[in-house]
Amino acid sequence: MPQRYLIALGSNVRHPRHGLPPAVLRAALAALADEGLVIEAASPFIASAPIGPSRRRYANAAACIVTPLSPPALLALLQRIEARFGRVRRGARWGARTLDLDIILWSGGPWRSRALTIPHLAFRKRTFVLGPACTVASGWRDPITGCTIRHLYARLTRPVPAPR
Ligand code: A4P
Ligand code: MG
Repeated sequence: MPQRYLIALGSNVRHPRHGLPPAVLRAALAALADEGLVIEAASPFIASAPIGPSRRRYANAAACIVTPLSPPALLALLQRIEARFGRVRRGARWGARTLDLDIILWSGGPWRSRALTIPHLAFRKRTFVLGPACTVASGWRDPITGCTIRHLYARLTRPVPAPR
């Protein structure tokens, strides 16, 4: 049965052939399409300041894709594509990477296994995920909080009212 997925893309290292991070994301979307995934919508690419130890700026984007693959099968495919783009897992979390592909939501609700948690555990706190996601999936509801992507993004970016 076809499923819909919200995928987050990130890159902060240039690729020897594709070039700078935005070009890496463009090539990654092409690679997803080559693998037979239907890309329903892809967000504009944004530049974002790094969260974590890496000092290079990221290019980030989000895409809605449709595929019959199960979550573990899609994760395996995304990891194959990351590896093909030269991502080296050195054991360091949040290090610089040529390409990072995360599953944020899927149409099947919550999923939890040893290797995979959907919704992605950190996405509600990340403007670099929610901003692009707003442009492709603003009405999609997080099955845990019941909030839409638009609402989660507004909650994160709304100025905090001054105390009276
Ligand atoms: N995993 C579990 N759930 C998921 C999921 N929903 N989607 C597991 C993808 N993977 C999931 O991820 C480690 C393991 O998480 C995977 O093997 C998979 O089984 P990883 O991508 O290999 O490792 P990582 O990326 O170094 O760690 P982590 O915690 O995934 O980091 P994030 O959350 O991907 O954050 N700043 C900006 N501005 N923009 C960014 O894109 N990205 C990161 C990385 C840090 N700072 C950033 C950005
Ligand atoms: Mg990741």
